[in-house]
Amino acid sequence: DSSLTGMYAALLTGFADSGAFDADRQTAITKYVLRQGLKGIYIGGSSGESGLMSTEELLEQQSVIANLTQGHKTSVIAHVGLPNIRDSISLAKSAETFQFDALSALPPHSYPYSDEEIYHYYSELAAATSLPLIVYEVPIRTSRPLPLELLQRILDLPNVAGIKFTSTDLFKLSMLRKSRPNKLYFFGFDEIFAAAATLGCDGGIGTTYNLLGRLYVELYNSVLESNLQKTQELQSISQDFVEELLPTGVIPGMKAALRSIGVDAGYARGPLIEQDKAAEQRIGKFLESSPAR
Ligand code: NAY
Repeated sequence: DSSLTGMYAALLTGFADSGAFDADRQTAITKYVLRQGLKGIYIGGSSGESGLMSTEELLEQQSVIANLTQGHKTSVIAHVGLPNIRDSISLAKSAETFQFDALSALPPHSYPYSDEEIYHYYSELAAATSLPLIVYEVPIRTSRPLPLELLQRILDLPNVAGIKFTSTDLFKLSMLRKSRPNKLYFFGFDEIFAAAATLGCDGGIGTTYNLLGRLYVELYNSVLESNLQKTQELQSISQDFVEELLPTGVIPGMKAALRSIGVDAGYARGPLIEQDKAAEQRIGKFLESSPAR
């Protein structure tokens, strides 16, 4: 389904100062992101702090996003990978009702599941709606890289359109792509997107795209145009920004970055914390002097 190809912000979630899900802050973040010229948004994922939210909150978030994107040409991929399949399916059905463009899901991750259990989870989820499903390889979240043969079997399931590949094992990405050339490959590490794009990814999905969306669109285009110098320049701006986020952690740092430019993004939800209280000022200063924006 090549209509999904392109660059997506892994949308951040808006919380009130009390910690509750906050529709106004979600709206502020989303409106800012929708102006970046990206292909779309990837909602309810790791960057969206979905691992820290209830299913009810995620359903409410889908409805806020549906209202904001109605009549807008942006594509919406709803991440629905929760610890239990019943919640994943209820989020998936809701995404279908809102006519979002695709689903995505982490592999089940609360226990050390067997390959068969992971396969079974994806086959049940893929069959639950008619939406295309983007599966997810992300060893830093699940603590184990999935075997190539398992990923191939999952990609062969009906309704599975592709994979979000967030691993530094780029040879594995290439082998997958060579063996399943008709599937879509999205790359999930912003700071080395260019490397995966030169190997032939169909797009990227990332946290820092919330702020640097335009830069990532340009970066992907520069790879497609074989402009090596521009590719390296843009990727190095993105790397400098990711480095700037490291002291706080990426999600709290991204919220500090958005606040510093006047977006009412609030703070990350506990147990994530902004270890570095001066982050907003520090990151704001960095952004003022960076060609990033
Ligand atoms: C998501 O919502 O699932 C993602 O944001 C995936 C992409 C991010 N990777 C992870 C594991 O969260 O954007 C990246 C990442 O934050 C960035 O490369 C900084 O390291």
